[in-house]
Amino acid sequence: MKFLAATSNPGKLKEFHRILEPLGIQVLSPKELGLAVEVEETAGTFEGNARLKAEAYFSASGMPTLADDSGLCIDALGGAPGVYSARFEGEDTPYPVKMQKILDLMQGKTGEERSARFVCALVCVLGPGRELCAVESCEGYVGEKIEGAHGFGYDPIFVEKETGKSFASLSDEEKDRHSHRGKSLRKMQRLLWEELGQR
Ligand code: ITT
Repeated sequence: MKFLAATSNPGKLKEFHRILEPLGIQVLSPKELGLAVEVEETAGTFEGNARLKAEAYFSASGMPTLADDSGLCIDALGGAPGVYSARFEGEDTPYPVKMQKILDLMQGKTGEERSARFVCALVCVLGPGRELCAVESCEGYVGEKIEGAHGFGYDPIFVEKETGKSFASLSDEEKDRHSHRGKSLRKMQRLLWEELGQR
């Protein structure tokens, strides 16, 4: 099976390949298809934004399309940066600056006050009006400092609950086992098999 991965984020794309290919799902990037689609993420929810991206890329490509909208939700900040994770402090601001800003906002908070989760909503469009959705999360804390060199985005300040390590300190295999994206991609694979098995 071949899907268009409706994302311009190289970190997400790498994880799509890594997680889906062993499950028998091949993904192509918009770049590989020569597609450049601008989607305004105006829905206000992860699922709504994922649907906007999936439908726009499906219209442009005509092929089965999988989109991801995700972000870091910090309880002490009222769920921020949430759906604004990529845009927090400005879209082009380097991640070390964005992460330092979060660490500054969290100053003085300890233990449970640092609770946070990563959320990943996936929407797959198989055809007009034929859509599947999977939303999963990964619980953890905002770390005390920027730690680890793997991954992308906010990985160095998110401490995953079960391992007690920052996402950026985990191996690829460990991150995928626990992550919001790993869980939602595996759920999407099950939904796809159910859906396609029926037809
Ligand atoms: P596309 O819309 O093209 O997919 P994007 O990066 O703009 O790319 P989002 O709007 O979904 O995607 O923003 C998600 C942001 O949340 C992402 O840019 C990271 O800052 C953060 N994020 C999501 N998953 C993450 C992960 O596994 N590790 C670290 N940061 C992550």
